[in-house]
Amino acid sequence: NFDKVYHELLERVRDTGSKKSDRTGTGTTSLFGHQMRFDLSEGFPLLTTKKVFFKLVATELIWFMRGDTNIKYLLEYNNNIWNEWAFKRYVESDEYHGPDMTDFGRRALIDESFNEDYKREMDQFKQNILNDEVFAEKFGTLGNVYGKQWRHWEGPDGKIVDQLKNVVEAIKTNPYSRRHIVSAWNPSEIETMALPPCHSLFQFYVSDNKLSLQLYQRSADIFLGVPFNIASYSLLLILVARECGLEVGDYVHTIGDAHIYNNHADAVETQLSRTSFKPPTIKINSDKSMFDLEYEDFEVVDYESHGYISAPIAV
Ligand code: UFP
Repeated sequence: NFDKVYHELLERVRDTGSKKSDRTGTGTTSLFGHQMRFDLSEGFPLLTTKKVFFKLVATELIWFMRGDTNIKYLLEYNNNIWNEWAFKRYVESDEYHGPDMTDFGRRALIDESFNEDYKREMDQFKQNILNDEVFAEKFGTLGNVYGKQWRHWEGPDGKIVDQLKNVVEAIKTNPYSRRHIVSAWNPSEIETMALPPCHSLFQFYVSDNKLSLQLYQRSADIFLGVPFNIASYSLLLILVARECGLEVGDYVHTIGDAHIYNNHADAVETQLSRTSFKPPTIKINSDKSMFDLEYEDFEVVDYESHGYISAPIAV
């Protein structure tokens, strides 16, 4: 039961974690080191004890796989998950002349009149990204985040390494290799990223004609981020297995700093009180290579879930 594996993580962090202050000033309960395993032959681990929006997962993954790092593509699919990070860069730039947006994430939660200003500025920001190419070029980009590292890792001599294509090729030609790794953690470019990669590195593994994938996530917002991250890497595993003509094996999710933000405590209890449904499956209605798939090619079959639970994101 996929939900149970996730609920055990929530409970373990809640019950055994330590109080820890964090970069965002929100405060967390945290522990170090946890591993979950999902056998994808049993279905697709889109959690059912709260609604997880597959469209957001799939469009973000396609965006990574395209090597794109500009939120414009995401906004075209009405995917707003990266907005805060781009917005933060914009309001800290010389070209922003609106009301002071320092610490907007936290202030929007506690100050009603500030929240009005924030929503207006954010809306305007999104419109500008969608409608003004020059603006989008400049402020839609998140720097050298996942897409850049997966597809265009730049070596010291300027040579570009396409890690994702390379790993797919290596799985096809040398399946039993122990070097099937893609790293988003590029130490020399961390400073040029809007957010240092949370899912830092992943590795593929082949045995018995099955493909498995393990992710190392250095930092995990258990309530908001992880349900998403589970679905995203499980989908990647499905796509690479399909590309390489292999069956799906296990998705293994390893976490470094596993934390629940203090302001997610009630939301966590709500979710834990719910019972799970059977997991859905994924259908891909196309013969195209994984590198050419569009969101419209994906279909989630038989997804039954409890309702969405909202919680504030720590930026
Ligand atoms: N975070 C996730 N998953 C993601 C993502 C971010 O859990 O895919 F992009 C959370 C983890 C942490 C915060 O709470 O975002 C990043 O902050 P820091 O860089 O300080 O770890």
